[in-house]
Amino acid sequence: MKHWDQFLAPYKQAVSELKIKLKGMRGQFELDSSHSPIEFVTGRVKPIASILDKANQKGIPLESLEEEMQDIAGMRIMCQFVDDIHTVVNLLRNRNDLEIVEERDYISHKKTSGYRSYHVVIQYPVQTIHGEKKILAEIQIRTLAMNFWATIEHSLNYKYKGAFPSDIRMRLQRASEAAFRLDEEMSLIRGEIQEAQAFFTRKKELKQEE
Ligand code: 0O2
Repeated sequence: MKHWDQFLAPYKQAVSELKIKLKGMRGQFELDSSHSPIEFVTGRVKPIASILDKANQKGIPLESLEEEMQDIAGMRIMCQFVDDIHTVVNLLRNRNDLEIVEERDYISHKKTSGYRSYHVVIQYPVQTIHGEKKILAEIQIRTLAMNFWATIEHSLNYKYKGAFPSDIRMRLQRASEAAFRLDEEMSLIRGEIQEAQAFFTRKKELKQEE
């Protein structure tokens, strides 16, 4: 157990630091009174049981976890609109505290399950008492609609262990298409939505100043 604690410590540190940094980006947009492409951020270290399961499924030897398992540290950035995802990816590309090593675009190329999301794999330097340690982390960037679908599908996947009954599989496909259309519809009235959100933010600020 001590071995796992030691192994996971830099991943835990990375997730804590990245949460602060990515949430900080949202705060900076708020200070600028401009639309934040980031709605909210979550992060987690993969549980040991899931690391072992995935290593087993993918034939990754435990000695190679650091190099071959890219999502032991996982971040999720949720956006309101599909265009925001590209803004966030560009913001990440311009940072000099992390290095992007791979991008996987499951938005232009959705998975057969119906899954859509943009994945960015980064190398992130963690400062430890033994010096710098670079670890891999995966940042998943998605809209609220994509996140809703993925969260539900993930729970059902857990229940059925991937072997969905055909009616559930069909409904998940239809739900994925509905989420896609929802994102499209919201993009079309993006201007209206942002105007209303700016109005309510300003109203809240004025109330706080009173
Ligand atoms: P968790 O932490 O429980 O979410 P693979 O596992 O082969 O599909 P790989 O190479 O690990 O893929 O990379 P990929 O596909 O970029 O990232 C895997 C992660 O993306 C998964 O992590 C999920 O978080 C998410 N994901 C990928 N495909 C799907 C999908 O069809 N449905 C849902 N709900 N999520 C998906 P894990 O390992 O499943 O773990």
